[in-house]
Amino acid sequence: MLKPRSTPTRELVGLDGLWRFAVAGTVPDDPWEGRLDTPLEAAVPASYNDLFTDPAIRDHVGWVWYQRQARVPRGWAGERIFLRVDAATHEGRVYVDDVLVAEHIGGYTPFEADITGHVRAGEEFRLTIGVGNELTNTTIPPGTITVAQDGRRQQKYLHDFYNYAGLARSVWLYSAPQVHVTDVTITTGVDGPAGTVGYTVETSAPAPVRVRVLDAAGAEVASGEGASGTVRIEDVTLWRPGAAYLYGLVVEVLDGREVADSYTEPFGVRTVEVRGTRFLINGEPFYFTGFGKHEDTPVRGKGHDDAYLVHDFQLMEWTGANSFRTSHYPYAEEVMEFADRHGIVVIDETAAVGLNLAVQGGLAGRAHDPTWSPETFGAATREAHARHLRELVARDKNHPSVVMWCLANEPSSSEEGAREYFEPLVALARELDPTRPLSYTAVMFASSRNDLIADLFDVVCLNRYYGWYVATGDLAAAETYLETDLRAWAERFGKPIIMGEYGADTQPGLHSVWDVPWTEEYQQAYLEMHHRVFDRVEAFVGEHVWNFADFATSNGIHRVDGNKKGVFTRDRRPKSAAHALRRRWKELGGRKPSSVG
Ligand code: BDP
Repeated sequence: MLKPRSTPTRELVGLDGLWRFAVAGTVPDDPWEGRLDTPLEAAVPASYNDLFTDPAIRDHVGWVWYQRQARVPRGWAGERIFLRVDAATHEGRVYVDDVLVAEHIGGYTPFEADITGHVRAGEEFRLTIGVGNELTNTTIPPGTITVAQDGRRQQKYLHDFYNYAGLARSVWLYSAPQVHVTDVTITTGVDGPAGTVGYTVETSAPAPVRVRVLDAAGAEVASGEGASGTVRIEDVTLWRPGAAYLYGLVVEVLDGREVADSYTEPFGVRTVEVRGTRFLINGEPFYFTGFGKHEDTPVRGKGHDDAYLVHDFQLMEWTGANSFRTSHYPYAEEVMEFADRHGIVVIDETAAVGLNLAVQGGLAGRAHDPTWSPETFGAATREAHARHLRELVARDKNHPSVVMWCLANEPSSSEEGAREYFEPLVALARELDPTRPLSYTAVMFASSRNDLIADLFDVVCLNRYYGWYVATGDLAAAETYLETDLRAWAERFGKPIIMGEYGADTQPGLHSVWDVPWTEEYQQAYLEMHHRVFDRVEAFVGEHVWNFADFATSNGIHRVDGNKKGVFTRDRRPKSAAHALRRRWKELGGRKPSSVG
């Protein structure tokens, strides 16, 4: 799905700002049929939960309503007019005046509606967006709704971050010509000093298409005719980690000699390949250093914010991070484009987090419902997962920063039924994008012996907490467990291994000379222990610390005002471990220590 852009043939109007806001039940049942009668206003983009002081809003389970007036620019007569919602978490319904124009399930991927027939150039219309936050067995991510004794509905979920909801990303109105580009797919290769650029263009109706490649200075370096083909860029400048270089593919739809539509898609020329136990970018071994992140900031919740975007990337660069994983859902498109422009490598994850009922049983091994069954996560869940995967690949396929898809976080991969659930999804991912490797992150309980799906994927990503949830405070025991575990995975699968998560909750300002969990020294010692082990394992190709920054979670006695495994606090101040990481990662510079080849 194309990102809306202003081009010579398209115009774009942002609808961010303050919208009228109400919780369902406090306004009439059909609130889109008139002006929303409410004293509340909500900021867009932002999750609504932390904006207000009323706990009934923060903990609301169900629908909320956003509404504003919008005006169609008067010059748009004769154009097609679209309304684009970058994200409605987790479900959206869009009304133009009294008419429902779009419905979408899935909180982290965009959707749009052609509203040409419902609005008029120069005139205002009433735009209402309903947003539902309910999670069930057939949503991605999943959840369960319970009813408390006093009748309150409560949302339970299996993921360790707060279930923020609302319009957390931008809303746009844009115009496009009657015959226009609807999709562009770009794949790149390297042929000696030249780059090859395969492209496929889809249009709203059959029409001649031509393409031009512009370099970063705007000079034309290649061109082609037709809706699909391959063009060559002689003396190509590659997109490299830490040294981004972007070209633009100018796609033009022709109407006789006139250009009917023009759309430019940025792209980088680079290759990605898994060979043996190496992860290669442009044919060179790449070693991932960085973090699992979250879209999470005070007040905004998951609301996208350009200031935090810039600052987070600055802090990543400061620590020597060359990459991150979009744990545990697709991030705002602005984040992906920023990574493209700044040469940061991304592992792009779906929102499939919490497909694991074994975690409820916990380490104590209590009985739990089977994860993979028609009553729990079955065919309908997998269908939702597949739809979500399609939307993610459609949105992010042209980003050079994205080097791998992560299909799920910590699914119950050692439980009967896991293979049947994942095999079709892996096949679908390979069909949607034959160019990028695939992974999932394996939970602690999934060992190299009992995991049922790792052979389907290209890279082994492990989430491990030795020294935290297991062998708490005993780093010597943890070191042995970790090394044994990693070596066993390396031996059984012969694939590259990335540590997708390792981390320790840390309260800034807490200190000790001993190995005391929660202290700053312990977080640092815990990470250093891991690094010693990583450097001894040949198949190891990357380390993503959990987490970049502290983040909000639901209430729980094991969470103190959220998850504190951040290397930075929630307001982005470094804990001691940040300095230690910086020393190691700056020295590594994206390469494995030479001692292990
Ligand atoms: C892992 C999850 C992550 C949690 C982390 C933790 O993937 O979302 O936040 O554990 O417990 O299992 O901190």
